[in-house]
Amino acid sequence: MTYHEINFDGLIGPTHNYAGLSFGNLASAKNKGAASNPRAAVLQGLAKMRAVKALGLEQGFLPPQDRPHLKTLRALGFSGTDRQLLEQAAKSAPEILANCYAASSMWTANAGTVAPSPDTQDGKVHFTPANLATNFHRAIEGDTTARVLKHIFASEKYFAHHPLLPGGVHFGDEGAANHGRLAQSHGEKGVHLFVYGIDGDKFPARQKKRASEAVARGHLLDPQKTVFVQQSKAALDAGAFHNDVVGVANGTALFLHEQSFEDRDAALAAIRKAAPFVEIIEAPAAAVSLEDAITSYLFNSQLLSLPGGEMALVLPKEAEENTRVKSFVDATLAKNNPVNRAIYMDVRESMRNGGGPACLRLRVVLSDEELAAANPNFLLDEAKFDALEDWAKKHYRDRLTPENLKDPEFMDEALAALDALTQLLKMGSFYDFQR
Ligand code: SUG
Repeated sequence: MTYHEINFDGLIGPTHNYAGLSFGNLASAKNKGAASNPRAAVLQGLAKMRAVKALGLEQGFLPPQDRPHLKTLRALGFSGTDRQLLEQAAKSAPEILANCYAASSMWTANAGTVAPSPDTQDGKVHFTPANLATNFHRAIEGDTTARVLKHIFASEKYFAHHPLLPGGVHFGDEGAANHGRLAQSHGEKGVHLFVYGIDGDKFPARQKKRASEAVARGHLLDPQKTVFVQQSKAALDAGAFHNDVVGVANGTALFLHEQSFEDRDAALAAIRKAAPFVEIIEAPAAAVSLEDAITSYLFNSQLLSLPGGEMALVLPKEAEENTRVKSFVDATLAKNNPVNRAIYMDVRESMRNGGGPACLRLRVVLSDEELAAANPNFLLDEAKFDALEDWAKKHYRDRLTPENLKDPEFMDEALAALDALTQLLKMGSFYDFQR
């Protein structure tokens, strides 16, 4: 049986904006209040998906969530018609409104954690949507994410869906952004690397160890093939609010910054013990500082196995523009390791919110049979790329400021875009505002 890794990117929503909502995410804070370009954002995301598909890989996507999330505003005591609700919130609680407007579900590396069927005791593909408890704008994603995943991976024969972890920040879980899988090939039994944090001196850790442990338990993983490692406080305090900002695993390769883990030697030894085949490609701090890594998002690249057996890195343009980082990438490609190609993509609209190429995708390893059981409307071909681009060009603004979020016209526009999307994708009355 053939197994594929399919990247499910987040289709960037029409309310993409810079509200500075994520404490500990330096790009989010830096761009607070700036005007965004939602149309450019969604087109950049689709162009990246096209580039990955052109490598000979399957490419999927998850739809954006409905924002403003009126259901949350109602739960917080705002009432009346949708417009009245928006007006009340805009006047008395603009911060709450901004949180309910975030297009942050685009970063599907945080949608959940996935365990492919070769790794699970019951032979099903397991999904746990992330509770994203640390930040309010993200904590309201989980329920819709769970619905999206069940919609796309509906077959109970192949797919097991777990509820979000309970307990809020006590079990703070940010999904696949703090998780990697190492395997000799996609279809062989893999080793799961879970990276958790402990609050730094400056910034909070979003992923809790006990949350990672709960996900591993629920997914029926083999404890011998599961490694839990603490992220370094230095990386967290330098702005690596998710571990995928400082490292990425794929197949036999682990590509990471030297200062990723709190106890580097013990962490690498534990990884080598569980995955003796691992090839570790590490950037020394002397060549690439944590600051370089975090501003360029070098390690937030997609590390992809190509049909011919090589691996490619899909990096943000920011990595190409930093000479130290570019030299390190060039040196990595020249060395004797599986990584042989680098593709630099413009995903600047997302980067300004602290989301690089790897944040924008959820990896799902599926067999041919499991892939055939997934909802084909969310797998891309040329016609669907064209249709989504046309849809975005019709419905998205090319300039959006935090002030615009208070305008009821804009709310109507954003929800109309999603209504049209549900028709395009034959999703029925899917979103909370349609129910
Ligand atoms: O959770 N930014 C996201 C970025 C997530 C990146 N994902 C991964 N590393 N996998 C976050 O911090 C900013 C929203 C704003 O400020 O408007 C935001 O939510």
